[in-house]
Amino acid sequence: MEAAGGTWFTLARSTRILTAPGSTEAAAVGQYLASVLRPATGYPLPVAAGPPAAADSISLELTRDDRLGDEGYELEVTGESATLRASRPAGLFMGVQTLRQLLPAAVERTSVQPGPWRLPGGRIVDHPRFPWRGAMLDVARHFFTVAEVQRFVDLIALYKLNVLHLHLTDDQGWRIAIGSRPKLATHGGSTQVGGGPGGYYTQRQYAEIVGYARDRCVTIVPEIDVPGHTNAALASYGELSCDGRAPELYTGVEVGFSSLCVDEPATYRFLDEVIGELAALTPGPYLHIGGDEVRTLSEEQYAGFVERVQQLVREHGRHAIGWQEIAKATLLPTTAAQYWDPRTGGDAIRAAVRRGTKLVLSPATRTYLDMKYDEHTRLGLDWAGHVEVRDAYEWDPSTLLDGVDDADVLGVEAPLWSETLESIADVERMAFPRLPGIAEVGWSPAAARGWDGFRRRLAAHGPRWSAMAVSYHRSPQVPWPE
Ligand code: TNX
Repeated sequence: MEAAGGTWFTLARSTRILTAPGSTEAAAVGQYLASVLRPATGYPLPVAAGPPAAADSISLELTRDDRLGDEGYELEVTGESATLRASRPAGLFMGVQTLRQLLPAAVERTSVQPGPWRLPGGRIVDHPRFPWRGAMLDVARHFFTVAEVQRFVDLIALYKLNVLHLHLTDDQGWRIAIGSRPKLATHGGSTQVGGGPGGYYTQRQYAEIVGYARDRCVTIVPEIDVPGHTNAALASYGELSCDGRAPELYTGVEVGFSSLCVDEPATYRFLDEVIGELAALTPGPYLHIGGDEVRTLSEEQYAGFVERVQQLVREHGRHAIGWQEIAKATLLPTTAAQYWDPRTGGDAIRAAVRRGTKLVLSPATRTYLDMKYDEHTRLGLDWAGHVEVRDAYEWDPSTLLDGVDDADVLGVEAPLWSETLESIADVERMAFPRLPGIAEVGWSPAAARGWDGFRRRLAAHGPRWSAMAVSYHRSPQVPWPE
């Protein structure tokens, strides 16, 4: 970044958004930018094709620039205009998020505010360290509506996260309609932790989430957690369990008690149907197969199961990813593993990395947004200890596990398990302010990061969250301005 001290570009009622001629994708990013800026500025901000750096414009230009990769951008602000340049539309989208953050916090309000709307002059060249920068939302333990998930997508996109992993199934609920097995959703989705009404997404609603996320450069990674965490499925179709009997629906919070019958051929016909329907609805490259916390199978049964399920995912044209336990199986070169449990030594995962497995890093002691901040936090769990803002921020992916460095890492992801979270306000209070810290771990090089600078930059986002009506935790580690 080079700041041009004292130079500002001030948006005016006459300002236009000009996008790369001939690119409908750049035009779509321009429309998105206009939709973000119009409510608070009250300006019309028309979007049209036009040349870069015209006076009184924000322009979005596509130019091949090898420094930037798929998601990088260059932002140049002079006294007359603001220009974003990127090789790909996703880079323009990421640059738009920076532009938003450079405007006053009041720009995030939904009603007209006084302004002035000034962008500081200078030049930024920026691109991400890792291609996978994710959050996970557990919609199984407590159900969240389409509108709530869309709200969460909007919030993660502001911090340039590009993956939303949806934990769609667990013991307490099955949240996606499967055409060939309707009871999974209608029965398996009919309750949640604590016994509330639960819910599920129709395939049309799921597609709506996928499309909404795609328009914000967020890829949905759906998870069907098998063979454990499957009580809701077993309760819906008793033939999936080894004794053939359907258990009652489950509304508690214990883990590890349920399993599909892995020696039964019908189990694989079931999974083929579920994975086939999910692949057809999911444009992204990965389907998550879970695989965590199975306590009722032998090691051979477990490994054989994972090997067959990753193969089914391949047959439907996608790559499998699973929780770190799957590293005990022989993985295909394209299957990825998600590290989460620092209580294990990590030997199995290191061995898998030596065989070429790529990792998504979600160490619970750093990235589990369902862990309490401290002993006063009302929501959340504490099996991995407390995770304060500094813990979430001050770690580096290339030194987390011996023998695992950047080339082995797809990126980072912050899971939000919802045993204790009942509303989107609860979700926000656990995600903010830790999630932006994890986003920066995934985006910025370690040498450019530091806690002292971060806590001050983070503090400036408090008023932004207030403007967006985001519930956030006012951690004592952050010097909030108000
Ligand atoms: C462990 S992380 C689980 C989840 C729980 C979570 C609560 C993982 C793969 N399994 O089933 O919700 O802890 O923090």
